Amino acid sequence: MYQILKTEGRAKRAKLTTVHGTIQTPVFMNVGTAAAIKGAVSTVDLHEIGTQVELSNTYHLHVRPGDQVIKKLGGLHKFMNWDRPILTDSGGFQVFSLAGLRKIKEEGVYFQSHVDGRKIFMGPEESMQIQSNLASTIAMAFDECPSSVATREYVQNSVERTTRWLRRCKEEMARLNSLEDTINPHQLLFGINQGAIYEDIRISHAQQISEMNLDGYAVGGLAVGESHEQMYRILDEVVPHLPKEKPTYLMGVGTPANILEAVSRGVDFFDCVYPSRNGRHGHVYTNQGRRNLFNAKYELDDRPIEEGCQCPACRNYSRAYIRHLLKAKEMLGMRLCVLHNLYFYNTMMTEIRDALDAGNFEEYKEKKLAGMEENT
Ligand code: PRF
Ligand code: ZN
Repeated sequence: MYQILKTEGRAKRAKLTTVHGTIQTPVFMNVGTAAAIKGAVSTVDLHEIGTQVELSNTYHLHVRPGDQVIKKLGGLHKFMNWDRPILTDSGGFQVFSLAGLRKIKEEGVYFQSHVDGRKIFMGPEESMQIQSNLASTIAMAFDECPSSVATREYVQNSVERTTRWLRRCKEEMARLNSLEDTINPHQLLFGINQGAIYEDIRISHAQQISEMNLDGYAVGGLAVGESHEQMYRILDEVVPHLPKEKPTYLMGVGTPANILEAVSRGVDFFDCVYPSRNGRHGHVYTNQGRRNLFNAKYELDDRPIEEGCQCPACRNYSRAYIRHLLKAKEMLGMRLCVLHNLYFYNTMMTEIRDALDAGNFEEYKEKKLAGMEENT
């Protein structure tokens, strides 16, 4: 059940109650593509850094170790020892960004595994079956994310097919949730809005999927090469056409500034690889902008990454030490940077929720943005 607790302009402070516990929103989901957060971060760590929702990918887990294996072991929660909510992405997006040779047909997508080149087919029904085997809390609809340079005609046809796929997803999910041996018969299904940068296509698609009474709605197909201004404009136009009484999820976004701007526009779920990917490269987020710990100026710097930060890296280690670890290619260096970055994102979301509760989100947002440099 989704309950709005407070609003400020279009921004929503809400909570979503699930079988795996309550999600306080706005929330940043921590990305663990193959059932692991990259950077040697365990689920024990996730509890310590305040993670509410872990996100995994249907495509990766289907290819390896196989969703049947995970089902036999009791589902993804048990497999990875994570008892809070898990959202699984449907595989659509990953097939387009990772898989080799692929062919999109009405029935689904034919492609080659990026692991061993094996031929695989995935359509809406297969995606729902895999996500049901994984038994995530929230399953995402199987969609196509058209390229940011696709023609209007291509996008129009693609979006129409994504709508037909969504109907098939909904039907298949209802069937799977009613089966005897389904691990999580309460699995939720979120639909995904597409339409690239064509606002009229996006709006009519949003209106069509809004009538389908899904558990939540995502805006997909953004942060794929368009400018930040274009992304904000599309959110301005599209979010008002999605049901306000359902959660809104902006897929694969983004920087701290992107998240603050999207919260203002009514988004309450986010995910992004930035904190973990940047952390693995020694780039860390602070309230004064992003720092590169490889920089020579940190050689003798005995302060934590961010003074006052309560993350496991900052409570125990200096910039100079972490810089040394990174340069010596010690795994601990990456791990500490990823822990700090995820803590930074999770803590920013807590601050956002607190500001919304107190009715001063816009003020908080302006202050946070002013402190951080543009490129964060
Ligand atoms: N569709 C799906 N997953 C996604 C996206 C999408 O469009 C994006 C776009 N930023 C990220 N992840 N299914
Ligand atoms: Zn820290």
